[in-house]
Amino acid sequence: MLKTALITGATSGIGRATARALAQKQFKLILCGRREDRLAELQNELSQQTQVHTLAFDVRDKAAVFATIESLPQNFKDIDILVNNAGNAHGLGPIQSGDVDDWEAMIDINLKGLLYVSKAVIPGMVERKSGHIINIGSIAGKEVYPNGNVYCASKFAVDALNQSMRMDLNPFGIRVGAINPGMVETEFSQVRFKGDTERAANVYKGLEPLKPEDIADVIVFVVTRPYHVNIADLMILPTAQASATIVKREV
Ligand code: NDP
Ligand code: 8X3
Repeated sequence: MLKTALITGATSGIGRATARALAQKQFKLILCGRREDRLAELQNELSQQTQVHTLAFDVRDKAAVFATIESLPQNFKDIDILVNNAGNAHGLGPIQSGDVDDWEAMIDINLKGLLYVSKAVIPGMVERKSGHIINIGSIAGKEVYPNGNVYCASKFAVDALNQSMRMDLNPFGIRVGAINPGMVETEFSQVRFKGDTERAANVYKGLEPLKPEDIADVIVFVVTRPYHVNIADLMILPTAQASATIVKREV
């Protein structure tokens, strides 16, 4: 039987590349995000390859998360793979001048949103005693960097949840693992710098960053391992990046 994967944040970057890569492998897809036009476009594209259902909701909206996932048609209800990917950084600056709205956005989306979606999906996995949760963390969830403060905290929380989910879901044979990327060129920096394209472009200046497809490749590898293999925690960096703060740039 075809496996069903639900991907949050499928309208852009890593989530969209993952949707495309899983479609090639004939996974049935539930694509989530707020931008309905992009969901429709991707559904149109990937429906040539596999069955696709879209769900438009904001992961911050607890009621919408539960109602929308509950509304899935019968043939999409049994979710085998959950890719908890939706998230962003909002701002980059010292804690003393941080914007409280930015802090709340990161905690509400990256942490609480991941929890709401997981809470909506996990009961079915527990009942069926099978499933696979992939949490998209970050190098920022393994080491902090100056001005990263609340974004790093939200990703450290994802790392903690990844470990605890794996323990709590162990009796049910559910696989849980994290993928922690370094610099990937997506819309991430445009969001972080609120549309300041020059500042966003500077992040990747003088180096070859990862592409979203590089992460998608690894996700395909992770979900296609035999069921007794659980890839628990991976960090993937561009060759030019040695740590959150050490990056080799050509000038
Ligand atoms: P993008 O900005 O390209 O994609 C972010 C995705 O998250 C979009 O599809 C967006 O959809 C979705 N999203 C954001 N906010 C919400 C929300 N409130 N409700 C629902 N969906 C939301 O960034 P990336 O692809 O780079 O980011 C994906 C994940 O990878 C994030 O968790 C990020 O932290 C992580 N990551 C990224 C790295 C990078 O360097 N790019 C490195 C390490 C980790 P929409 O706007 O349509 O709702
Ligand atoms: C995104 C990578 O280094 O900008 O999680 O925090 S970084």
